[in-house]
Amino acid sequence: APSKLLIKGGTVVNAHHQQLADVYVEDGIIVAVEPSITQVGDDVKVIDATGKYVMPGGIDPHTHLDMSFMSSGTIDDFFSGHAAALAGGTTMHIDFVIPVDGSLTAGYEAYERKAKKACMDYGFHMAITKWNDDVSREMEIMVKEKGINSFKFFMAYKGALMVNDELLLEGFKRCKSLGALAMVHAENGDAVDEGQKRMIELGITGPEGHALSRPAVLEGEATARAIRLANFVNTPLYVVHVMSIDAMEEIAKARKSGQRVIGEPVVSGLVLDESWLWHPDFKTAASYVMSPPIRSKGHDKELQAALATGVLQLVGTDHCAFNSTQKALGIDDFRKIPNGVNGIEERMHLVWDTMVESGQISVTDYVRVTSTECARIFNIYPRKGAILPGSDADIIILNPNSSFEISTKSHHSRLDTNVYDGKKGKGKVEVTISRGRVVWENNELKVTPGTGRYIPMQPYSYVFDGLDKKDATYLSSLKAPVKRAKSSS
Ligand code: DUC
Ligand code: ZN
Ligand code: ZN
Ligand code: ZN
Repeated sequence: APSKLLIKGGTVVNAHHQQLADVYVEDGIIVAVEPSITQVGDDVKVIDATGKYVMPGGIDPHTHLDMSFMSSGTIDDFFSGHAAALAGGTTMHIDFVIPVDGSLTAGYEAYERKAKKACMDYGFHMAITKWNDDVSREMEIMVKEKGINSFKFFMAYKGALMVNDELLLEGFKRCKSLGALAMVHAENGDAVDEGQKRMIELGITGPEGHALSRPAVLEGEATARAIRLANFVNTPLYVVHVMSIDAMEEIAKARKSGQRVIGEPVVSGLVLDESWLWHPDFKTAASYVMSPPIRSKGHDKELQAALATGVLQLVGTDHCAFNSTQKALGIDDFRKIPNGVNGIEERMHLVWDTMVESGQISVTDYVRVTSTECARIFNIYPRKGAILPGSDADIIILNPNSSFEISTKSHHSRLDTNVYDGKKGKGKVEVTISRGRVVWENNELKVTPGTGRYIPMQPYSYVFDGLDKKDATYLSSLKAPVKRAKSSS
């Protein structure tokens, strides 16, 4: 296959600009973006993009491929997950490394092995689930040697992944000192535990009990607490999977007051509602179980509006695939249903249809929320997230006049369910290019295990610019200690 590509006649869209231009690619890198590039030589594959959008491939900031979780393992690994992603226009993702027996290094090495079959580029966040000197020391190794610049803290999953406020504070401080971004799964785990027991006592053991046991107020509380603790430590915060108005409004308030908080809605929260959890068929209902839960109708529209107005900044999926046989572990007790829904393949289409087709955001904003903002936040822009000379040739061609239809039968995930089954809409990713290789064209996928590369992420300077100044101002504002005479009364 030629390693030279010429994409002709399309509208090239970046997050801040669009133009009619051709794109020329050599050896996986974008070489030129200019009007009317003429073909030189016949070893160049030419793709006609007339009437279509040429955009940076999607970057999914939130996935769980090949993860051990809730006595199961997610069934999409770095091969099938990547196949699904590429077929849906996503060319990179950032997955969460889970430490092994508390060791970050062992966790990193395990994920390094899992990712050997990668078909597209990927990066890593890391979860911090306990605290001691080793963890603190290993965090520095991860940042300085392993290309990880973000750490996630689970405020839910009591008795498993959950951290308390003391650990949250230690972790936030450590992130700040390393120039890494602190992330939270924000739900009050103690209250969720209480809510779950309450449902079981009431005899509500089915998937609807999942939603009833962990209402939006518990997400709002934890989001507010994480935001306040991050402010107390004076470090930026990234809130993953914002599922409710309650959490979104806490983020809005913090941002309005000048605090650096980033909010990530996920596709399920933007387009679904909780009524599925009441579905009479267990298999169907259980497929919608994720945490935080999908909320009641109304939250979806408000989250869309928050994304459109910049209160929330980028869209993830939390792709975390469990088959119906795995979900059936919780047939008698919703607490045992492995949490997670799909989305890595559907995100680009559903965000286009929900946000652009509906007129809520522009095409440039679409590129921002699906790709560029993620690259910027995790410090890999403009290598990723841009159609610019020098950028990696991760490119999609989207036809706004064609349509997509999501179906369990035709999707590329290993799942035997799909929470978006039957959804149709306008806008279709017709071509996906991963570092200069055409991997999706004419509804055909050509993926090769081992072709994806690890994208290391440098610690921040810019996210933390000004924080030192703020700390200094705070310190100098503290009055000198009051000198009191020693008195004995
Ligand atoms: N929520 C899920 O639904 N799955 C994975 C982890 C999480 O927090
Ligand atoms: Zn420009
Ligand atoms: Zn989570
Ligand atoms: Zn997740």
